[in-house]
Amino acid sequence: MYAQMVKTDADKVKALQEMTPEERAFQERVDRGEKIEPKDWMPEGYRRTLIRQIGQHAHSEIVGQLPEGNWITRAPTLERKAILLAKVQDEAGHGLYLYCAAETLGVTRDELTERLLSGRMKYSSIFNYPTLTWADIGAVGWLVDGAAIMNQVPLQRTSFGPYSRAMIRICKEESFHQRQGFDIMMKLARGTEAQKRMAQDALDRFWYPSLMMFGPSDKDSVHSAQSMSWKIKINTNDELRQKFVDQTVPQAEYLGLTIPDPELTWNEAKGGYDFSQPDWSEFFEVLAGNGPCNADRMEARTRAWEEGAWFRDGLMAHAKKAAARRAAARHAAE
Ligand code: FAQ
Repeated sequence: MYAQMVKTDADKVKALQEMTPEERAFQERVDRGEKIEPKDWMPEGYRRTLIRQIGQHAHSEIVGQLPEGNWITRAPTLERKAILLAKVQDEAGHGLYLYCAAETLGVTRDELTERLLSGRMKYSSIFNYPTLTWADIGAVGWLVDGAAIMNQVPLQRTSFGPYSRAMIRICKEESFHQRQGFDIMMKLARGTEAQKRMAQDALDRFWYPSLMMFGPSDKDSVHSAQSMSWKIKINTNDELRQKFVDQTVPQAEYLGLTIPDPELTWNEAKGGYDFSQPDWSEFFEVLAGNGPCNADRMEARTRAWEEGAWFRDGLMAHAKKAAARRAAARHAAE
């Protein structure tokens, strides 16, 4: 069992009467739907949870470029290549907005990166799966961006102002990403028999890993209760997973593809689908670093960080010189 998945007393949410006056005033602000801004007082646990979640989210956007970047040079047409290039660039932008949001909580981007590279921080499990065919790029856009949007739309209402504002911008771009993925799948699903098989194979491989993106089932989720009481999270993991399945099944039907789940059935009483859970032992293995691409992803990030050191140093030296020149010009003008 993955050690961090064991729930402890520390996960218990404090009742209002157990809180200090400062904590109670903070909780009441959150309950009223007020946004918390970086200079406002906040409980240390709130700050730590945000750094963990926003940082993990930022790392996911950056690591998420790798499986797609794998296909930029092999996209089937110039148009597809230009679109994929733009999408991958968008992911870099998302990472930057999110690192900036995390920095307002008193942690630097360098520290966050070092925590990732030393294994103290995570990125989304989904990016530890390989993109073996062009259809996988369709599946990533359709399913992975689809799951990301399902999770991120409610996060636009998250209680921390900078995170909420970053999400508003990111969601606009993610919906374009999802549609480009669906468009690739549609072309393949309406193509030759071999292309249809490729699309089905990508769906078969990406379905359960996409369901895992929402995190462990609610009974195993360590942080949900506290994060929801602070409105860092708006929905539980299972609620969002259910919404994703309900949204995606009709899209698969439209494509003429089959969701790889023999248990999938419409449940009239709950107004949603009953579906099989992913293999959670696989999820915990991926989190523990044993997924198909964990080692490759970390190796790529470490190399980029090390080989980029001279460039970061150059930028800092340039910024220092420019600041000194501005200060000298101001001094001369006085
Ligand atoms: N992967 O107690 P919970 C994208 C960890 S963006 C890895 O339920 P929480 C864009 C969790 O950290 C995708 N680890 O945790 C794109 C915790 O471990 P810890 C990223 C996971 O935080 C598309 C432990 O399990 N999106 O795809 C995962 O309350 C295409 C216990 O779990 C976000 O990050 C997982 N899937 O809920 C880019 C959204 N799930 O930290 C390129 C923001 C759980 O104690 C191409 N994040 N864990 O060691 C969230 O909404 C939440 O953090 C959840 C997890 C829902 C992911």
